[in-house]
Amino acid sequence: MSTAARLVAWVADTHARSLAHPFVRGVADGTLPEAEFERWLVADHLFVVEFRRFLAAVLALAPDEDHRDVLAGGLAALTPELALFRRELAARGLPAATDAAAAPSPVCLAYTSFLRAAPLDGYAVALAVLHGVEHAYLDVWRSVRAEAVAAASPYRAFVENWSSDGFAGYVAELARLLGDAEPTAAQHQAQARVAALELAFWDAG
Ligand code: MP5
Repeated sequence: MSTAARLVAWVADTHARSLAHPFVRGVADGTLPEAEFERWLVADHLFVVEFRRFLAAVLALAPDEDHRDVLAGGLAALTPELALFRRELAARGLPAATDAAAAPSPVCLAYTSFLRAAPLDGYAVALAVLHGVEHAYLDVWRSVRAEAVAAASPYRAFVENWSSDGFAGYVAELARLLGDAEPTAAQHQAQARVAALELAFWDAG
């Protein structure tokens, strides 16, 4: 079993609670209250702004061109993703999370601070965090895809962003980079924190 598969299996229980979360189910069946979506939109924009800085730090630690090619692809994909966030925020008259007036929740700050600190624990931990974060979103948004498309969800641009074959291919590449060794204790701990923060983010991101 790959390192990535072992790490995903390690947090299966917590991840199952993210999959069953009312926010996620509400996106799938179209019953999510608009205000809930807007709360997430502002919070996740801040998350992605900080995530890009985290990813740049991981790229700087990468050991070779193979790793740098994969990570640079992920970095490039964040330009259109951040443009989507800015468009959707502007269309709804919501503040960008980068505005001085925006006040991120404690959970959002906890998650982004954890990300920004992860590279200090070295490349193997930072790569596990990166894969854990991306795998969580791939799996959650894939789980809502069929229903959300059938229900002509207003959120389909976001559903598409994290459930596309291109994104799945990127997550598979990250898993390949993690290799096949037994995860270290530090990677297990980091993966558990990612899963817990993902779950908390659906509640209070
Ligand atoms: C992601 C995200 C995926 N946007 N928000 C949370 C809370 N977790 C994971 O990261 P990215 O950079 O949008 O692919």
